[in-house]
Amino acid sequence: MIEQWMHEKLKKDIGEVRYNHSIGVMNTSMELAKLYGYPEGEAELAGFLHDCGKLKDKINLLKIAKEFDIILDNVMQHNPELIHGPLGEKIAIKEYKVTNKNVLNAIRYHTTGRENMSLLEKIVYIADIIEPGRKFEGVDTIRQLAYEDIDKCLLYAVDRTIVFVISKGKLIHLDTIKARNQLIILKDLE
Ligand code: DGI
Ligand code: FE
Ligand code: FE
Repeated sequence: MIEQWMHEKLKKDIGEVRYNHSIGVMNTSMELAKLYGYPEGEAELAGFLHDCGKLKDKINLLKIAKEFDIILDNVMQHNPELIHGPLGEKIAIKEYKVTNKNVLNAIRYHTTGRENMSLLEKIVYIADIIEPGRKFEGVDTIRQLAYEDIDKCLLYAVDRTIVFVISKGKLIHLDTIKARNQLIILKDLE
């Protein structure tokens, strides 16, 4: 169970809409954890806090990142929407008193993914996309895959994200590419 003060703080910091999304990600993360045999308590906390860095008052994200001693790579400098993962990890430590490294990594890498993702990182990455509040074309395919084969689902979801980012003409983060490459190599080894 997430403590009441955390619910109140998260709602205040990221706003009602994002808060409701976070509750959806929390519930879906727990469902996936149960299915794939991962401790549900960690999935609950990671899903709940995954967007805790998506601050409502982000007047100057670059400045906030600097205050939290986050070293931004050049892709993040050009795409501030990628900062809320690493920033979320720092806020989880400092303001929500999270110490569990699995949970912190799941928060940190939930937007880009990375090479060799842990089961919890995969769960949160996917839950973020398929939580009940998400409605976009193709979401049902990803939802179905999530309950069948988590790695296949992850590759499908990463591909979709990359296509989306390219369609917007934006930079692709190296961690996103590395996540995809590794999943393909893994698949080829089967
Ligand atoms: O915070 P959420 O909206 O719940 O979802 P998110 O953290 O997964 O993603 C936020 C955005 O980040 C989404 O529109 C896609 C984008 N994104 C994911 N990978 C990359 C990326 N954007 C860029 N520029 N490069 C990436 O590699
Ligand atoms: Fe996010
Ligand atoms: Fe999210």
